[in-house]
Amino acid sequence: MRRVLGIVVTAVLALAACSPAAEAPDRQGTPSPEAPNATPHVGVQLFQWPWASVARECTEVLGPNQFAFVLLSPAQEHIQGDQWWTSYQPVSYQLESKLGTRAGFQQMVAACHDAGVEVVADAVINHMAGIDGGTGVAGSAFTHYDYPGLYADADFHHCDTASGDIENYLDQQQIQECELSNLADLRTEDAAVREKIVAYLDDLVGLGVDGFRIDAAKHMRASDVQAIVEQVDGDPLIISEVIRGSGEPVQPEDYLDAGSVFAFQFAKDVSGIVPGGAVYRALDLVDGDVPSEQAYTFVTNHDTERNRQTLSYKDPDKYHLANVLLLAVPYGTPVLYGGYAFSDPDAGAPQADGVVTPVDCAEPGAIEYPEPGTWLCQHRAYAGLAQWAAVVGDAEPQNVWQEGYAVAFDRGSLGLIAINGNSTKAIEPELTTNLPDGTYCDALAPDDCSHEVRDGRVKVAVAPMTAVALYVP
Ligand code: LM2
Ligand code: CA
Repeated sequence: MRRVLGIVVTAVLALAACSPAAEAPDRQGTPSPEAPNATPHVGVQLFQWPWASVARECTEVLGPNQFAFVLLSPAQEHIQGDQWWTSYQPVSYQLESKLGTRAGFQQMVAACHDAGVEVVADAVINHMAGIDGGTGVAGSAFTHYDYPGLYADADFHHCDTASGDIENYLDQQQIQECELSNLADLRTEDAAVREKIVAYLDDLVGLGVDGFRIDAAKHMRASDVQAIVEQVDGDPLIISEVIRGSGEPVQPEDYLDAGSVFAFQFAKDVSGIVPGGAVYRALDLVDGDVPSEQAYTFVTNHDTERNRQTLSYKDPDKYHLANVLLLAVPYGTPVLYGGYAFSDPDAGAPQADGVVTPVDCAEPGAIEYPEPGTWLCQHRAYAGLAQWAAVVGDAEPQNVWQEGYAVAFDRGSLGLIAINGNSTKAIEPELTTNLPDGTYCDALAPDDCSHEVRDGRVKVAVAPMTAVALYVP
């Protein structure tokens, strides 16, 4: 069911500036005869990024560093307001939002495709708005259960809890037919509602979108999600958002017939492992019974960085190491994250006249405690590691070395990583590796090309809470 993302980009690899170093006479410039094809593997959620900024990021950063895909924030018309979460209260399916226009969206998809980056849209299809009424950002008038020309009262669930909201997460019917935070809940079991949703998703596919995050998938029956995505044109990638709750009647595994799922348990587990220092445990992480090919792994997303269920930029060293582990282990397809600093969890991205202003990334590592509203572009710190991940592909860990709070391993014979989870002590092990003899640069510090592999051995110095990653380009 899952589409294989991305394309083979050997030509770009051959031009890679570093790793192994230009000094290495045996590997200079051109790939060696045994050089592999790299398959872009890593995605990034660019939270609340306007389309024009996404386009630029694809061209300048994501494409050249072999990112596989970008996950957008919702593109449809939404309620007015400064908060970021207005994006999750649809008012119509016009592609006019605080993030840009339909034309801008189309240009962004084209730019990303030109750069070899696929585009995954955030599809908010479980519900419409959560307020009594008003006018959307593109001028559509609505009330809670009436969206003229699109949905009327009969298209919504009206459930019988006292509040009309979900009150008991042990009751499947409530989870799927009551309201999530007062958001008008669509009757996704009805053919007429499905038709409207499919038309919206088809419109996005027509503009070149390659896949969808299914927002609040847990709040729709798995059979509804499956029926909807099966009707959509083409064969888009589907990633359902189903937050695992222990003992709950709705679980991520239920949605595997519809495609892939986000691995929330992985995010929480990796966020728990790093502070304890036992980084080697990340090698064994799996998310329930979700197979690797259907798991979209991450450290944080826009919700968990706010509810603190996972690490985030607010835990600089630990977050860094968790992101390294995310890309280092073979389980799942990793999704990095790029957002903005906040103190108020409701605060929207920097905006003017209801439109998010262009993203201006902070210098990496320049600021320890960024001002609210600073664009952090956290994913850029892992651009080199995204290339490493593209090269090692799905090769299993080999030559696993573990001592104290450090772990090192090869991934097949094309990449090695050494990770130091100790927050005070540096390490300098001499490792056995499958890497061919040569001089290598560190994918996490591209200017450091001091790493010599001789006779299958390499000595790597790793500072506290950092990692060193080497690969064959
Ligand atoms: C999601 N996935 O299932 C999104 O990832 C998450 O960010 C969304 O919540 C949620 N589901 C609905 O799509 C966010 C935000 C909420 C916010 C909603 C709707 O986390 O706080 O709720 O979007 O905008 C807000 C208010 C809430 C109010 C509701 C309705 O915070 O107090 O409920 O709007 O007006 C009365
Ligand atoms: Ca529902």
